[in-house]
Amino acid sequence: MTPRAKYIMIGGFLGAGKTTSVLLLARYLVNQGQKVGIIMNDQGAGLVDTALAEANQFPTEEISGGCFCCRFNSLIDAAQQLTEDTRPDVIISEPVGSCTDLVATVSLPLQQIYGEQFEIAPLSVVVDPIRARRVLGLDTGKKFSANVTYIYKKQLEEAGVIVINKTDLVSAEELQELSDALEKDYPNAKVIRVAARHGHNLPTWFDHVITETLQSTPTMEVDYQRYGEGEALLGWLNVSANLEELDGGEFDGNALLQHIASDLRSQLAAQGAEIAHLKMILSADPSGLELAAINCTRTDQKAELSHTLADPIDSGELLINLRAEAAPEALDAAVTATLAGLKAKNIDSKLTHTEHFRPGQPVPTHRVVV
Ligand SMILES: Nc1nc2c(ncn2[C@@H]2O[C@H](COP(=O)(O)OP(=O)(O)OP(=O)(O)O)[C@@H](O)[C@H]2O)c(=O)[nH]1
Ligand SMILES: [Mg+2]
Repeated sequence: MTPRAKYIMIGGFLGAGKTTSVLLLARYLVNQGQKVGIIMNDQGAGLVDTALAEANQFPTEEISGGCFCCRFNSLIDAAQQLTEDTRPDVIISEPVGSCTDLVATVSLPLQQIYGEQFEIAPLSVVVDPIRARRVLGLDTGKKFSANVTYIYKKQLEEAGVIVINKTDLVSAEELQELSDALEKDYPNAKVIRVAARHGHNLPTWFDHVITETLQSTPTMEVDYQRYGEGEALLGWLNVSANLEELDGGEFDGNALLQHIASDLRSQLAAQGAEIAHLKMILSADPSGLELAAINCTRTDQKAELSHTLADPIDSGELLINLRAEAAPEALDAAVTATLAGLKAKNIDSKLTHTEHFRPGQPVPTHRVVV
């Protein structure tokens, strides 16, 4: 009999550091001689996360146009595809950051229906400590509306492991206070502190999900109307565009991404819209291996480059994924204005893909109640 593949799902709210962690876990496993496959998921198409996973040359499948729970059969197809292509020992998947109830609608159905093929790890839920402190009322600062916060807290409630990421962003006292509050409010979860980007304490978390399996606990109650209303408060935008220097000269792609992020951020700040995650990639070549990437995970946070281009470029492919608590039309208007403004920098932009919408009401394919 073929050995079962381990299925590890890394959830958590938008911008918490899921993709960063998925890629590091994949590298950690590969370094141990394991074969991995990655499944990325999003409500729209044209994903920065998939581009990053492919740039890291991991076998990757993408499920777009709906979440795992609502597209359970596509998740199975993606897992089978990875199995056919590379027979991975471990499948790592990243659900949409506005999704919850993943244990009942994804982990348990996988365990019950496909238990011969997959061994399911405990669900990890990654949090950004600044965002989590605001949600738990430990700090002031711009927050999401009550129904978005409802989703955030439901994510924590079903976690097997709560991973406080980005520990470099808060003081030791703030971190301890957050960790204590999470342990008190969510006693079923193991709380682990990491700084994924800095590789800090990752083996504690990774070894836990590699070795442990999902424990059976009573199913969390979810008010699907509230959940749907919370998701519908978020605006989603995915845009791809070709950028070209008008006189055939070259431009600094890293500086340009910083300019675009700062322009978008100030437009959204002026409207009081809270950014959940603005992520962009500028690829210099069709292979997508040479790229610059930038992220901003709060309206009051300056965007940061996580990958940079080594040299100036004359043209490139820009991918924008923006999720914020705002009307999708407002996100579209902001992006349209920012791209039009690039003319002043002598850069022409031609849209190749554009979509903006609110996520639809979640309707899971399966829901296993314990
Ligand atoms: N300061 C700091 N930033 C981090 C750390 N880990 C990840 N980040 C940054 O957090 C931002 C968001 O990271 P992602 O991994 O894209 O987050 P995500 O959860 O996949 O986001 P979505 O897919 O949009 O839900 C990026 O700028 C990362 O570089 C960390 O340990 N410290
Ligand atoms: Mg991601």
